[in-house]
Amino acid sequence: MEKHWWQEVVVYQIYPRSFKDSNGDGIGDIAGMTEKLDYLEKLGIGAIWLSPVYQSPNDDNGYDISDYEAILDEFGTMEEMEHFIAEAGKRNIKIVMDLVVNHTSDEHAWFVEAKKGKDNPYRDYYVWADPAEDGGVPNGLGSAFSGPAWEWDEKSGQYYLHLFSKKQPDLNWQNEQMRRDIYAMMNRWIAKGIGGFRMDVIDLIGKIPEEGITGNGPHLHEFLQEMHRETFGAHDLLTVGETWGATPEIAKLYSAPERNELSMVFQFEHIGLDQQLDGEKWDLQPMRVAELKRILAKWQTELGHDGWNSLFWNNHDLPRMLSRWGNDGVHRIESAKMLAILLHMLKGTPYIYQGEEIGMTNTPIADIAEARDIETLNMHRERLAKGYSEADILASINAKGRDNARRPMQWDASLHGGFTAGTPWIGANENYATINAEAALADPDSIFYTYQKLIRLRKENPIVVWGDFELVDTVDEVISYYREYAGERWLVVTNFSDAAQPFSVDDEIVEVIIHNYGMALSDLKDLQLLPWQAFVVKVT
Ligand code: TEU
Ligand code: CA
Repeated sequence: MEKHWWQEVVVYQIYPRSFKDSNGDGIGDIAGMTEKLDYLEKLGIGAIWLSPVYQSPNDDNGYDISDYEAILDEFGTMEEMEHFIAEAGKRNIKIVMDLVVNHTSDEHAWFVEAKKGKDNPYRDYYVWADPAEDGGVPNGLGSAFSGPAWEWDEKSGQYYLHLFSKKQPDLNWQNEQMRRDIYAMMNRWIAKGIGGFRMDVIDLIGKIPEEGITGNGPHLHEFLQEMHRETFGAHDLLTVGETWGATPEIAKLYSAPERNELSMVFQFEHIGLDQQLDGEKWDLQPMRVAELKRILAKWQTELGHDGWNSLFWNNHDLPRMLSRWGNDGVHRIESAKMLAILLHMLKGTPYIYQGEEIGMTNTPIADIAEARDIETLNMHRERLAKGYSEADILASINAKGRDNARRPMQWDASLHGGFTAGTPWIGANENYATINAEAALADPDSIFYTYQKLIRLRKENPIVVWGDFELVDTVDEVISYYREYAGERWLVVTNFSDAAQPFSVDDEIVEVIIHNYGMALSDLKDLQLLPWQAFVVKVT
C-alpha cells in the first residue's frame, strides 16, 4: 500500500466558535486560533480539522452554510483565514476544511433562487416533493433534529427535504450542474493550500428520498469517484468522510486506495454502545467494555490492510469521553491517559478534539436555558410534548448533549478560562480554575504531556503507524493488544474500569515505553492492574 502523510500524523479538531476569542465579543475567531498555533505545534499535531468557518446564520453553528467562499463575519476575514493557513504551514500543520455539501443554509443564494418558483434554474439543486394524497408530508422521513424531514413551501405548494434543521435544505446530488458548482468551489479552496477535507454526512449524498433511502444510496460511490477525479484526486490531501452507518465492508468501499475515493472515514460503531438498541441517542444503557473491545479489534483486523482507520473518542457532536466512559472524578488523570494510550497505539489516524489533551470534562446543565445546540433544544421540546419529565430530559442532555463538547476551551485560570475577555456565547465549565492549558504545560506529569509523548512515539516508531494488530485474550474490562513490525513487538495493556483487574502474559519486558501511573514495571506475570492503569512495553 502506497504511504501517505495523513497516515502518519495526528489530527486536532478545532471548533472555532469555542476555541479562542481574540476581540472580546465572546465568540472564538480565526485570529484567536492563529495565536494558539505555537501551543498546537508544541503538542506535535500534523493537521487541524477545522469545523466550518464559512458565512452562516448559525442555526446549526456553521453547519448551515450560506456562502462556501466567504468567512463568517464573527470569525474574521478571508485574509485572516489565508494567513492562518500560511502560519500553520510554517509549523508543518495542514488545515483540513469541513466540507458540508449534503445541504446548504436556506439563506444560501441557490436556495433563495430555488424558492422563487418551480421553473427557477436552481430549483432542482434541492429536493422538492408534492404533498401526499392526504395533503401531508410526502413520506415518513424524519429530521435528525426532531420532527419530519419535510418543510412546506406555501409559494410553490411543495415540500423541501431537510434531514437536519429546516434551515438546512438538502442538496440534490442527482443534479450534475450542482455537483460541478461544488467541485469548482472545492478546487478554489484547494488552490489556497489546504491539506484536505472532512466531509460532513457524506454517506447521505446518494439519497433517494422518494424511496426513503438516505445513507449509502446507489450512486454514492459514483459521486465520490467523480469528486476525486474533479478535485482532490490530483493532490495528496487528507479526505475523511463522516459516515455514521459504515461497517468495515462499507468502509473499504470508501478507503481502499484502488477505488480512488477517500483516505478514510469516521465510523461510529463504538460510539453507539451506550445507546439502547431500539432508542435514540438520548436513551441510555451501560457501555460494556467487552463490546468496545470486540468492535475496536474488528475494525483493526478487518480494515487494517485494504483501507484506513480513523481513531477518535471525541468530536463537536459527542459528549466528552472522559466523563462518558472514563472517570472525571478521582481518577480523571489516569483514565484520561488510559483513553489516550488505548486509542493512540491502534493502527490508523488518531483525532484529538480540542480540550481532550488537557482532560476537559462534560458541563452539566440544571436548566434548558443554559443549552445552545439546536439538536438539544428541539429534543427538549419534542420530549416534553411526549410527556417525558424535565429531570429525565436533562439527564439525557447532560449525558449525551453536544454542548458538552462546545464549552469554551480552558486556557488558564482567569475568568472564563482565558477564552474571552468578554461574555462567552456559552458558559465555561467552572473547573477551568484547575483544568486549563497553562496548568497542564506547567505540570510535567499532565495529560497534555502524555498526548505529546504519544504523538512523538508515532513519529519516531514505524511500528505505531504500520505494525500489525493482535488482540490479547483477557478479562472483559482489560483491553490489551500487541503491535508487531519488522521483528519488534509492543504490548499495550489498559484497564478500562474503576476496579483492580488481573492480567498475565509470559512476555519479558525489554523497555517500558509509556505508563500512566509512572512507577517501575518489571514483570508481566500475575499482575493486579490498578484502576484505569495503562502502559505500553516493548517485549521479547
Ligand atoms: O453530524 C451528522 C450527524 O448525524 C450528527 O448530527 C449526529 O446525528 C448527532 O449530532 C448525534 O448527536 C454532522 C455534523 O458533525 C453536525 O455537527 C451537524 O449538526 C450535522 O452533520 C448537520 O450538518
Ligand atoms: Ca471573537
